[in-house]
Amino acid sequence: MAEHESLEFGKADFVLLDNVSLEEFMANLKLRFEKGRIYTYIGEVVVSVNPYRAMNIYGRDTIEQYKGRELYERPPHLFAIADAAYKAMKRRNKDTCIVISGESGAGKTEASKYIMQYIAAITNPGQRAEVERVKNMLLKSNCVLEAFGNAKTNRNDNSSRFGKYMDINFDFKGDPIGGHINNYLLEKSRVIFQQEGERSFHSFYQMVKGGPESLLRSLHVSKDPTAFNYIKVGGHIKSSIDDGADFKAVADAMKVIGFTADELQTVYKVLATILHLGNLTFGVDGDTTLIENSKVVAVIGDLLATKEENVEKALLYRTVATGRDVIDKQHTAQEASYGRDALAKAMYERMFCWIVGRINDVIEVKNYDAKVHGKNTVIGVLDIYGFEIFQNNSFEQFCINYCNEKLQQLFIQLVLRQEQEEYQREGIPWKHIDFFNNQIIVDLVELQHKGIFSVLDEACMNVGKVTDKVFLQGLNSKYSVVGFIDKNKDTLFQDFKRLLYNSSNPVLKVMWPEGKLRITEVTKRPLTAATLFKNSMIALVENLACKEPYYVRCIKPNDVKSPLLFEHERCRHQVEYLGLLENVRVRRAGFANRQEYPRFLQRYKMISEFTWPNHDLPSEKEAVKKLLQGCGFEQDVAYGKTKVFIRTPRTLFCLEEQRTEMVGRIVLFLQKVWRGTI
Ligand code: AOV
Ligand code: MG
Repeated sequence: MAEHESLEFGKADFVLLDNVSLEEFMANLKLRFEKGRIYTYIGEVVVSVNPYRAMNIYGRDTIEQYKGRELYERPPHLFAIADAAYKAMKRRNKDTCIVISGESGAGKTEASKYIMQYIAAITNPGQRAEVERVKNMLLKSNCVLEAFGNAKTNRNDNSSRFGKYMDINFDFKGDPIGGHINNYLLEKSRVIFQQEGERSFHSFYQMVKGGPESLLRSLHVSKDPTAFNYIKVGGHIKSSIDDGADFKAVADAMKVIGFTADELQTVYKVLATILHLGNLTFGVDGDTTLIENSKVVAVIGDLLATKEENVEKALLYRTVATGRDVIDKQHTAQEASYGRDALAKAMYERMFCWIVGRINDVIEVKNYDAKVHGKNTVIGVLDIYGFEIFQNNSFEQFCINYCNEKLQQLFIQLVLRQEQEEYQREGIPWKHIDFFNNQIIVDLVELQHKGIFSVLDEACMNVGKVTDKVFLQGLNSKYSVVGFIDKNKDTLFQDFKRLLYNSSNPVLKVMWPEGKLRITEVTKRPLTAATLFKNSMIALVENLACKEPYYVRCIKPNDVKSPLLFEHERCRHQVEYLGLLENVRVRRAGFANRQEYPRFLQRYKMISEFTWPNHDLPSEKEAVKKLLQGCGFEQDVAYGKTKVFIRTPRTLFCLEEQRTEMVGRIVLFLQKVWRGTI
């Protein structure tokens, strides 16, 4: 517990509140926010309130203050959590993870970046070139992923529209030697449509506003974002973002990471193709569907390195196999528009995944032999899209919010439930603390056969018969289900896949390997978007659950991005649904540290005359009791069946100090023995 901070800033750890009530919790949170203390602990959990202003607390000097220190030695900070995760990984060879949660705009992405910066700053004291290279790539990857995966929403000017889990791998010295990024469901519908006040992904505006003349000319793109239907709505928006400057920063970062000139060009071509696709319109002439602005088709053909007529055909027809025959079926104008939008979304999503893959190629650990180099451990950092409710909520919000429920469930499992279960198992007197268990919500969404995702999948299998409306009748939820079924099926006509695979641009071609299949070879129905997402979430949670978790719980103080406003109701709501009060109660009633008797004795036996060098007590449990009585810590501990439980970190700290001192003395003594002076 951080006790050194003056009380004028409130309590640095909510565990120290006089009474654990919602009122006191809120009063402390508000006081600290107003005093510029944006971080507060609940034991080892960091509660963070978005300051909405630049804070002078992330510099080199601050990093130095936290490096290698114990959590309770310094005022609460993200750096302390990062350091704790790092120490656990290095000292105890544990894989750890830092889970950052909170609603949209609460400060998760910023927190994840500060954590990565901290880890980069404290590692590699030997300045090994290879490690420096890896660190640089890991840091640079953020800027690239944000350009392509973030957008301005009505909640957040730099909102993450994908989930990101990044593993950083360390060698036995504790230096980063690589990493891996997992990305989760990009909100690709944003490519073709944004709500009022929102923008498409940053990348489009960066290119249009920041791309050099020659580049834009070659792409047939003008400098005016409002010239393009897909980004027109957002093109009007004045924002604090400097797209032009960001264009250069992103291009530089991509070059550093190792994207080749051809690859970069292809990225711009894909962006431009999407912009042009958005301007295509379809009409009818008798029985024929046609493209009204055929000049645009020529431009797209050029950008995709394929023949104009191939583009036109893919836009207007789909190849269908009927028995052994293969025929070209003409789209209606409506189908053609649907196909165009699906193509734009799919091209963007593919490119995004390809970019993540290329970054992974570069940062992935190579030539690591555990036999030679020791165990390779990881710290995972999870920064996912936060809980959000808009005027209109669709499939994407459904997935995003499900994901947040899933993470809350993990928090409950790890922090609230397991903790209480362990006390019961160990026979420690314990008064059960109630908390809202959101498992029912998670089940409602993901349960086999009965869950919403299953109902949705079923609706998608019954092509034709089931519409969004029918789905809604079975669901009766608050969500606008318009488009749920389409988004879940996520159909992209095969013809487009073949079109892109057959491009003579090799970079584009590799993004579309399945285009290799001929129409008669495509048989399997692809998994639906919801099923893919559900499976990836389950895998993510399993992965996190086997690591030692550290939590950052972010709170958004107001909806107007003000550094001054602490909206009480808004904050109270978040404190409640994040279960922070229950967290304090469990923590307060509980114990900061627990160790099995033999392990504890092994570590501290030298500090007591009763246990050093050996004890003659009937059991290790008795020996530990005797040791702790002798040191005067009796009040702060409890004895379970197999483990000793220590309430406050300070006790552990004192034990460690005494141990260090005794070890020093013992070493001195032994040296004298060797030298023969005793
Ligand atoms: P999010 O990641 O939690 O939302 P961000 O991390 O993008 O939220 O934070 C939103 C904005 O709040 C940032 O762009 C900053 O302007 C400001 N901010 C956040 N943390 C800090 C900080 N520590 N210091 C100063 N300003 C900060 V979302 O991705 O939408 O769920 O999906
Ligand atoms: Mg974010």
